[in-house]
Amino acid sequence: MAMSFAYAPAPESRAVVDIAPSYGLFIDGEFREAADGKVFKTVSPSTEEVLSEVAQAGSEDVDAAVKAARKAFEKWSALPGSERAKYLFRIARIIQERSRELAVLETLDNGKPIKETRDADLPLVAAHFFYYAGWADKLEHAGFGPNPKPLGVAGQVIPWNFPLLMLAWKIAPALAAGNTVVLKPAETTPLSALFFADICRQAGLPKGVVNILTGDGSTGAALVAHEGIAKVAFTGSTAVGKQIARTVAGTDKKLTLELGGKGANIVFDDAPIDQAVEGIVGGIFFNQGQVCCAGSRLLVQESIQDELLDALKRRMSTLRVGDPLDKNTDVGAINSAEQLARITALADSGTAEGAERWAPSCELPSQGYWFAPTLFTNVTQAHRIAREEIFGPVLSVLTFRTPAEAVAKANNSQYGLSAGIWTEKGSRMLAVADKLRAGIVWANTFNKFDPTSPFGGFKESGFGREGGRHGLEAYLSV
Ligand code: TAP
Repeated sequence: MAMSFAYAPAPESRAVVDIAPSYGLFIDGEFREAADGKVFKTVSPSTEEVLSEVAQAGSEDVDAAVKAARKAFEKWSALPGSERAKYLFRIARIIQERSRELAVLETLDNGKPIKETRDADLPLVAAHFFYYAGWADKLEHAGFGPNPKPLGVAGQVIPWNFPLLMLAWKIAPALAAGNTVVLKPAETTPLSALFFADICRQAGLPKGVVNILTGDGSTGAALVAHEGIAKVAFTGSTAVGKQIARTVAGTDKKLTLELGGKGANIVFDDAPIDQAVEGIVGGIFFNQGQVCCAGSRLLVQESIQDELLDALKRRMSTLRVGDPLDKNTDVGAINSAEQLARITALADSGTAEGAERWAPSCELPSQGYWFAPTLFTNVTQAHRIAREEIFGPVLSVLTFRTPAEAVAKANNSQYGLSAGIWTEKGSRMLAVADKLRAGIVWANTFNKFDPTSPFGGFKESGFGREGGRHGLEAYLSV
């Protein structure tokens, strides 16, 4: 009998992940309900389907988690680095083994394309644990002085744009340095952190070394204010970052803040156009533009503006927007209705202030939260879409004539997180990079990440560095 095969690319099966109807908080190695029994729902932004019900941690739970982490700190910090490394290596390997399940989970809870969770998020998550596992027994050789000591309990608050990757950026260096952690994932993406809790148990990590508190902003606020915390690490909006800085002021808590951005992607007239177009598209449409270091301002040299914009529009017309579980999807769902409303309002302000809006014709699904890849030309530096972080798939195009003008415009921002330079001239690359007030500068590429490379901002993009050797310093008393 002839068998029939479907040749259409099938969506990645969600059957690879088993999501329970409800989850508790992960405190002292056990899942438990919130003390006051509160829960909230997490939905899939691409379908609005309720994925699960999750415990909402209150101040009593924060206190229990911090106490568990403090108790665990005594033994964890006294372990030889080589022993801590073994746990981190084990966690990294389990992440690799479970990466398909975790990629589908992250795509369901966040809305980002499976292509990205599978090929970017998950490999980077495992790489971070491998990388910091390697540091755990070499802290004396990290150049921080003879006897670096862990700080204690780190309170870590992360956003929804890269839930598991931001968790890895926070937890891997903290544990390698001998700290214990209490981490709060974002309200709209709690699931991968809870699966990570399960991975900690699978790896045999001692109880209380990692604690996961799901909840909302009030949970985050209670955590950073708790007196048992020695270090606060936050990634998210500049507004909340400033609030946290005020809470921490006057205490001896160490603080690192990784906040917003308005990255300039600068294209000079000698740049290879096709390569630059790929970098521009990846710079702003990767993760639907919900990336702190997104190249959300395109600065193009006036003489090549028409040629570049034609090529860019052609490329944008080929982007596939839709089901994030489909392996061919380039642009997935916006993470939440609130975020979609923010993007819509800012994009509308662009039109109202006189910029010219363009988007390829694409049919958006009727369920879920969607925004078509969008381009604005005739943008001035005064427009809100040139100044404010949109955190969505919206690119604002400005022009320049000279390198000095490009630098001035790129630096004309309250933010200073990322920038990109596209040119064939090595001397220009170095000279321009040197003048940019941005923590990360990419040359002839964009949105490239590596655990060995420090990441962080200037100005209102925050302070402190994550990744690389520098990322350890935030978790050590040196
Ligand atoms: P935030 O409110 O900054 O959320 C980041 C994290 O902080 C979440 O876990 C959040 O919890 C928690 N949080 C909220 N209020 C807090 C408080 N008072 N004290 C301690 N923690 C608190 O970001 P958002 O509302 O998700 O997004 C708003 C805008 O921020 C976006 O449009 C975007 O422009 C920007 N953003 C930037 C980044 C990066 S990486 N730079 C990341 C996310 C958002 P809940 O999720 O429960 O609110």
